[in-house]
Amino acid sequence: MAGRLSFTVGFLIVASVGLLHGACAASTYTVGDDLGWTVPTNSSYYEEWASQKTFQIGDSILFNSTTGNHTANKVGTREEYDNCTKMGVIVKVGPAVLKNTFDRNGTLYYLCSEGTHCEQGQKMIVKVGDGIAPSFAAPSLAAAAALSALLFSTVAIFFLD
Ligand SMILES: *[C@@H]1O[C@H](CO)[C@@H](O)[C@H](O)[C@H]1NC(C)=O
Ligand SMILES: *[C@@H]1O[C@H](CO)[C@@H](O)[C@H](O)[C@H]1NC(C)=O
Ligand SMILES: *[C@@H]1O[C@H](CO)[C@@H](O)[C@H](O)[C@H]1NC(C)=O
Ligand SMILES: *[C@@H]1O[C@H](CO)[C@@H](O)[C@H](O)[C@H]1NC(C)=O
Ligand SMILES: *[C@@H]1O[C@H](CO)[C@@H](O)[C@H](O)[C@H]1NC(C)=O
Ligand SMILES: [Cu+2]
Repeated sequence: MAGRLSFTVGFLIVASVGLLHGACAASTYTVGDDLGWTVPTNSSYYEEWASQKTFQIGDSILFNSTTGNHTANKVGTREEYDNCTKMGVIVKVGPAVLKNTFDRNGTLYYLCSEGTHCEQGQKMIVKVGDGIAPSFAAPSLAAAAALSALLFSTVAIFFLD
């Protein structure tokens, strides 16, 4: 009885590991292929490159700038991206290779903050999965707002007393 149960459990574990593995066949894409991550020949080069790919959770992109000093900044909004706003989370600096693995769906905006590289087209939009970020960030913000509203009203009541 126990033997049969553990056999069944063992089989289920093996089966689900197999399924998970199949579902997460991850790919690594070198940004810009042979060109790497540099100032491109035309300003839509990386946008075209990225739009031709289908990125899923578990996939990685590799920024290869071994021949030049480029950053990869992840900016938060489309407006910052369009403006080439030289800020955001710097995920890569200098002549190096960086691998960025996607752990959730969403739309990501990357740009190089060196000189006018971004203006010359060293930027790209990456859509992971359906491009929609999971909404757990929003509820936690809402929760924080609710909490601070609660604290605020508590303070207000305290002062009213
Ligand atoms: C940009 O350059 C790439 C590679 O040379 C080419 O495939 C693409 O058609 C060009 N796009 C435009 C808009 O010129
Ligand atoms: C980065 O690009 C250089 C020059 O093209 C190449 O020799 C090197 O193998 C690439 N590195 C990776 C990790 O792809
Ligand atoms: C983008 O640029 C416009 C025009 O210069 C400016 O009004 C706007 O505030 C900028 N937005 C961001 C997010 O930098
Ligand atoms: C790359 O550029 C940054 C920012 O301009 C600079 O601080 C750094 O020294 C440069 N690194 C190399 C290896 O050129
Ligand atoms: C991510 O996007 C894909 C569509 O490409 C969708 O099938 C999947 O359910 C999404 N995952 C999450 C966690 O929203
Ligand atoms: Cu650059």
